[in-house]
Amino acid sequence: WWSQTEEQVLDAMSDSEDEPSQDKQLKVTLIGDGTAGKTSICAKLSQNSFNKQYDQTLGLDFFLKRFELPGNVVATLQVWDIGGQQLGGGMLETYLYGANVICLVYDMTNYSTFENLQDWLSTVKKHLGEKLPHLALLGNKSDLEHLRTVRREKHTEFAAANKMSSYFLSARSGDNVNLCFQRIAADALNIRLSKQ
Ligand code: G3D
Ligand code: MG
Repeated sequence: WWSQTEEQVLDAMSDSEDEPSQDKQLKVTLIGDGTAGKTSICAKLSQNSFNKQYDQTLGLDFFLKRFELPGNVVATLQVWDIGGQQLGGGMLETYLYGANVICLVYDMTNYSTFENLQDWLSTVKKHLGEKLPHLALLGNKSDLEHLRTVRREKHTEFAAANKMSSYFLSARSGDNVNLCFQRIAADALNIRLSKQ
């Protein structure tokens, strides 16, 4: 902390009665059809290992994932997996309520999981109105590129039309999983990450 200016130290001190100003909490909710890979993404993020046996019967409502971001910010993501909740499920509102980020997840080898995101998005709007949080489009199973049925342009168009940030990732190989959520956190907090 010796690199901090006196001003920054004073700022931090004056904020000390509130939450520490550099520790940001974000609620992130994953939605999308069953089999899209939501639980696997959560498992990968939390354990950094692909666990086929991971099961919502563990009873986890959410888990925490911390990222260090530029500017000495620590973002703690509270990631909610909707589990078996389907469109129109009674608990959905609880998952959506207060979310800072909603991730729409589909399986790029299964076109209907992509098509159905339109309905997921309508459901989100129904619950939250037009005042939406940050939205992210996650095309999962990039390890199965050879089986892809959702063209990249389709993905990009949908993301642009709905002002979503967009990512491809694989919960199986782990490719882009951490980076994706780190970028999502930075976006939601308006923090610029350097391109790598
Ligand atoms: P859901 O929580 O959205 O319903 P799951 O989806 O995480 O349960 O994943 C559904 C199936 O897809 C699982 O298959 C899981 O292993 C697989 N899967 C998830 N992510 C990936 C991925 O990135 N690549 C590949 N190849 N498979 C993935 P099983 O057969 O285990 O039920
Ligand atoms: Mg699941």
